[in-house]
Amino acid sequence: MKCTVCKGPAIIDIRRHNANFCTEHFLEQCKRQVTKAIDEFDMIGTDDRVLVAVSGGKDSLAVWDLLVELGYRADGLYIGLGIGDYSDVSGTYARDFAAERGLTLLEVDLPGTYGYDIPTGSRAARRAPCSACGLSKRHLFDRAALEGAYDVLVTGHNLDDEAAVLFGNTLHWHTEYLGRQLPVLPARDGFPRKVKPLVRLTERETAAYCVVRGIDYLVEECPMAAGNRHLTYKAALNDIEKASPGAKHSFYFGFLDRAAAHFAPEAESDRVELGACTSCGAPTTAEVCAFCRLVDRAGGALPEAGTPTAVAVELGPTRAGATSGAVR
Ligand code: Q46
Ligand code: ZN
Ligand code: ZN
Repeated sequence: MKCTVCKGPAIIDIRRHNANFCTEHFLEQCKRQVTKAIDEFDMIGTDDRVLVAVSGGKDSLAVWDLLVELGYRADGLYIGLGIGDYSDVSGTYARDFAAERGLTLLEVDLPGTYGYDIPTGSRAARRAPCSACGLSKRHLFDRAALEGAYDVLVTGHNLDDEAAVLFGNTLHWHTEYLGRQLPVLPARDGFPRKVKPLVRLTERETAAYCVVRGIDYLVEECPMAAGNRHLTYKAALNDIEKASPGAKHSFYFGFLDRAAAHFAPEAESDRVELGACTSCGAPTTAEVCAFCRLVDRAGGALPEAGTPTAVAVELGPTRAGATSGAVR
């Protein structure tokens, strides 16, 4: 197998592009795809302060690394969710990545600060674990980004993730979600801009990127994901992709080009007037926001008013310009 660009030995074939790449040209390809996504959807300005939601897995570490390589000022944000060993180990990967590169990592410790973990919270609130987890993460990411005055919040969602969510929303015709399933969600009262620069890369490619770049990431999947329908949709799309290379890409990007706008009015009408949560001040349609209700039902408590959501962690002696314990 030869590199399509230089004819040297290739390390990866990408069937949807009908191309093979050597190490050097694969890294170029990843950067080119991320740059293209950022430019095409106007995701990040050159002077923006960027906050990357980091889980310790391949996608979030790859996107953080790619943004830094492309010259963006990007800090990371890790949330300890209290999912047993999985959370303990995932935090180590995030911290080691930041420490080795002299990057700033902010952390939120959900059990330590809010008094509940995801398994307890989901049982108490009778929500599926990923629903309680997603709600908690969204609230804390938004809050940390706004408190830290970041311009944009980046997540590591890749093409497989986005195609699988689109597949699920289309199967069930969740049209109110379809109008919002975009690679960029603009900032609006109380919410930071949210972007997904990896939408042009698959998870096989982000994994290969990490291997080639020497990025250690947590391979193990979250134990609470078992039985998640999202995984079933991903598996179905992988089968389709095998038979029809490029299907995932044309499904997702075809939707963005030709269909997403049709659902925008419904998503927009969903965006009713927001008030401030009487408990934490976050924007909400109810008196008390869904996060505060979850904290309450899970037997936790909000920290004292004025307590910062995320704190920069001390990352060890190798880290340049450490701001141990400082709050950003
Ligand atoms: S961490 Fe949380 Fe994921 Fe685990 S509980 Fe579900 S949402 S699977 S990205
Ligand atoms: Zn090459
Ligand atoms: Zn609240």
